[in-house]
Amino acid sequence: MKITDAKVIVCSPGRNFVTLKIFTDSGIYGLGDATLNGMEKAVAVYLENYCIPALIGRDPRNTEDIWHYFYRGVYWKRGSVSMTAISAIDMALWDIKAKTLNTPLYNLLGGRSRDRILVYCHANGKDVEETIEKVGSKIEKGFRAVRVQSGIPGIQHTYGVTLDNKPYEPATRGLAHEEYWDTSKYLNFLPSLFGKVREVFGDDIHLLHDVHHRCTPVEAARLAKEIEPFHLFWLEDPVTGELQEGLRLIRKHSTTPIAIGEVFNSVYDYTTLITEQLIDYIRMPLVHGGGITHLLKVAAMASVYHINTGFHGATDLSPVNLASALHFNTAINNFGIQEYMPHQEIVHDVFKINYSFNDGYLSIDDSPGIGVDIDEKKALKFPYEKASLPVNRKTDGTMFYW
Ligand code: CS2
Ligand code: MG
Repeated sequence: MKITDAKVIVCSPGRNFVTLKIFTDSGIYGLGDATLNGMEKAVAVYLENYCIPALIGRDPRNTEDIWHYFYRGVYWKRGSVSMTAISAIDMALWDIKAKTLNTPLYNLLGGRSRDRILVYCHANGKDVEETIEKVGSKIEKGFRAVRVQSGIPGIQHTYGVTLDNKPYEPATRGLAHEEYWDTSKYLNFLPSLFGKVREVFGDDIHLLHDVHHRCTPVEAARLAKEIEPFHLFWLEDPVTGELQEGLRLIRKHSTTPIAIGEVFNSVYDYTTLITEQLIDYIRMPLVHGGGITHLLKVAAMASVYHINTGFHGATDLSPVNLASALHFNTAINNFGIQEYMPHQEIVHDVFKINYSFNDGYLSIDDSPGIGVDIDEKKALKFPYEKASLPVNRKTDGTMFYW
């Protein structure tokens, strides 16, 4: 079996997506998500100019060798752009492999360890009152796990809160807009938010929160300690993950579970965090973390240290990634939870999906391969539009983490 061609499909049904399509001499093709929010064209150019020419003629079933060809064979290793490209190639090759064997992808990853996948949704409001309302409406829709984000008194607009009632989409067309942040206002406010949510909804609902990289280790340790009584399912990205040993301070002060890594792109971002048990969930998704071949290794390493998966699943990761993640989550033993931000309906004009939501869980069907397809004609109707993620400054103007 040989790879005969490949193409990169960039489209924008409501938001930008990048999809790699790999063709073979058997007529079977595979899809991989190559979307990197705000940097889509960089991945597309890298795939088209450097990766695809080196793919032609290879046997698509040789996923391990091809992964290492594009990882070890590239001198300038790692980084979001090149690892997203490798992830897309890997996803597409696993799609081909499973289609060739006429079986759903999960059967190649260990078969069914569960029939349905626990997911968490997003609830956010401009203030505590509106946030409480939104959490309630998500619970009514059947969600058993809710990520809670709220506007913060004294801060004009903050991460994770939709400005209008549209689905939350952080990237805006054109250049990055600037947001402002005040950590002390945030730290003084957050425990009261979760106290109120627990008071209204009780202990059964799983609550999650995303700090979005904005505390120092000691600030994160204070926060994790103060929200400990509210038994969060996890506190996400409490600090920026570059300094892995920074998480040691949080662990010393709190039993609040920690999730990190949606911006990671290789196992080397996790080595200290996993081996020192500084975290409880790995967030690095298939689309940015080296695909199925690499995440199988990372998840296996994490399982030795009692760490579960909790893959990133925002709307800027395409349905190809989400379906691949559902196969992965179906098969591995140390599955934790899957983030689920439903894509806008317009996205499903382009991407034909094979998963459905019911009563707090997603389930995937038994179509061969990943099971998602892309309608190239429809994709042409939604041309790429440059969009940028915001940048964030402290209120004194100092550049900070968004
Ligand atoms: C967030 C994302 O879903 C999450 O946990 O961190 O919304 C993130 O901000 C976006 O994916 C960035 O593109
Ligand atoms: Mg996050």
